[in-house]
Amino acid sequence: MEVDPFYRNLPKIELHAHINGSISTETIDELLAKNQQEGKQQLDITALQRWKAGLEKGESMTFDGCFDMFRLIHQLVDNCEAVAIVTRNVIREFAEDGVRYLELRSTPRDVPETGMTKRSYVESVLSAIHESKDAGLDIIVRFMIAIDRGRDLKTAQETVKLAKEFYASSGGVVVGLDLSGDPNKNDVRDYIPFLKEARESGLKLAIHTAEIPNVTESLALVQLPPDRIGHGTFLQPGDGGSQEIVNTVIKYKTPLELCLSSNIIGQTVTSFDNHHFKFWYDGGHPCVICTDDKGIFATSLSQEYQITASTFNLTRDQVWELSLKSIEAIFADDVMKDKLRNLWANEKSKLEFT
Ligand code: 6MZ
Repeated sequence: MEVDPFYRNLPKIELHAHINGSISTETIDELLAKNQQEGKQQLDITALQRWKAGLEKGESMTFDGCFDMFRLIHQLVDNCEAVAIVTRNVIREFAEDGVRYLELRSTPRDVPETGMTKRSYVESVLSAIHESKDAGLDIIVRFMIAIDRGRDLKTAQETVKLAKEFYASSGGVVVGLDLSGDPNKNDVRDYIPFLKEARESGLKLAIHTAEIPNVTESLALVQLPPDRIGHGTFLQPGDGGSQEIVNTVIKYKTPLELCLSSNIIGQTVTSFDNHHFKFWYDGGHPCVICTDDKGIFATSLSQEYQITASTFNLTRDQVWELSLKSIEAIFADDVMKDKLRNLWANEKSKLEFT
């Protein structure tokens, strides 16, 4: 899709980006070439190439299909050096797309064959974040450690322990905890004690909620309440949610991280104009436009803003406000929020609003 320069030049906040789902085709090629040079066995990425070709042709994809892609990418990103390369490249790509503040998230993994541990995984992400800062990239980056609900409770417990440690030692770079993974797997209520434990230690909570219909689960999650909701696709009554769920989200003013292309490609939303953005945006609820997995869904944040604007007939002033208001939802203090608001004010005169 051709993206209008207005959306590229718009300063943007990205709050829902999974590191491995954000991997670009160029980075995949870079890692494959590196493995070849090092004489490692080559990974068969035919399924990923087929997925990307299908996207280009506009074929229907499936929700399960993207989880197959994550599993494949995890086989490629199986060592600390690869984790650092992917993180560095993802940050650079977001910066090039006009993202000025980025909260990345990722699930720490152990790979005994390469010596990668959950701890060294997080250290690799953090070192890439520091390198990007030292290189002078015009982007502020923070990190959230993710629990994959597809894995067992013991792993979740270890992840929370790690998140608490890094929250205390990372000098403010680790800001929160994400709960993600395949929503068809396990009962999310079993993970709630870990979320509460993380919150008590100061970590913010960004929780995937109602990505598929599940009233009991969604109600338990929104009542926490989390600091932000990921997707929130099936919160509304008659749509796999309930009025009580909607009222709770409104009561707590919990910001929603909305990922339009992800929901369309994963077929949890039937068309862009049916996207729940409209319901929440029209109600004046805090909405943040995000990419989810820009690599897997072949998108960019600029493109997501353009899709939102063209689908819902937003004026450029409204798009500007949408981006500006996203600052309210970041996991940072008022000093950082003021700094970003000043930056936005400086950028405004450079944009063409007509
Ligand atoms: C739920 C998702 C997701 O953690 O290896 N992830 N979880 N719903 C989604 N919507 C499509 N997209 C990504 O990045 C990949 C992992 O992020 C989660 C899944 O757990 C996936 O394995 P990381 O950096």
